[in-house]
Amino acid sequence: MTTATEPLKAKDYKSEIPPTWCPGCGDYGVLNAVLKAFADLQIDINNTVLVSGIGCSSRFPYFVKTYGMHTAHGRVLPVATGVKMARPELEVIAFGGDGDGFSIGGGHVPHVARKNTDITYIMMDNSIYGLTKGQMSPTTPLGMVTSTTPYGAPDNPLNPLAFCLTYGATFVAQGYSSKSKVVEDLVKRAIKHKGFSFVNIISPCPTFNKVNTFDFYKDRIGELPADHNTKDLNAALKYAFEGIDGKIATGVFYDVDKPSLLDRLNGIKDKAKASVDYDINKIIDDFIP
Ligand SMILES: Cc1ncc(C[n+]2csc(CCOP(=O)(O)OP(=O)(O)O)c2C)c(N)n1
Ligand code: SF4
Repeated sequence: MTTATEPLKAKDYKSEIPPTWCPGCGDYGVLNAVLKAFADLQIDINNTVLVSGIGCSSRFPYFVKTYGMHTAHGRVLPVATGVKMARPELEVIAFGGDGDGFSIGGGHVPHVARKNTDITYIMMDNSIYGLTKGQMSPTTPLGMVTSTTPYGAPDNPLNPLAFCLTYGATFVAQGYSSKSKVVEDLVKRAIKHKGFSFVNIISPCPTFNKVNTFDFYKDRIGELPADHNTKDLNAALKYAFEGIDGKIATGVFYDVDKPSLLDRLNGIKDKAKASVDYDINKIIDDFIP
């Protein structure tokens, strides 16, 4: 006799650890949207790994029932890449903040993007270091007063979308944590995409960022036009830099199919196996004096 298994609901993906974020943190909205996306896709709890760096947002894996790895600050992408390369059958999703991703971890992003590494990267962008109490981050707006820039941030902010687009990410999207349904759809599309998917989610930190608040974003969030061609890199870059009608654009900026890192590595493995000269012992002998 076979028993039909009930489809999992969003609450079934919640771990027994309650989120430790401050009341009102934007990251709650991201978590809810991700749980709903998982339920909609019926993500397999036993074959999914969430990997994070360090930061408030990087606590994400604790709150979800899948496997999780909380790694060193800024090292989410190399660890996620290692997991995927070792166990390609697993769904690997990386989480973290703008500081973790684009400051200490910034050197990893171009390489994961250009290799089209088969992982999804969801970044919670609050334009600040939340966990360490509000220092300037790479996405802090020019001139913003933070705990490390009492006279205003002296540097231009980095544009995470343009950065990923430039280096070859094949799926690039942006959401806003208050627009839960949009975030849920973006997360679903990002997970289904083969190759490197980057989703930047604007996620306010009400405790330490008193400028980029929910009120600030209320009339500043726009949507990409329905007829935006997601295969057009130049159009995607234009929207990443200019926004839409004076507002910050949200939606899917870019979505193209290209061979992923795993596709390329499998191709190389096949070639190596087919080569008449392929004899591992002979290769090892060459290195032994
Ligand atoms: C090697 C190292 N350097 C610095 C730190 C301190 N540190 C922990 S989290 C963090 C920044 C977190 O900011 P972000 O990634 O934006 O995440 P948020 O807390 O805002 O979600 C820093 C600098 C650390 N843990 N390890
Ligand atoms: S400090 Fe900011 S980012 Fe961290 S949990 Fe609190 S509100 Fe969220």
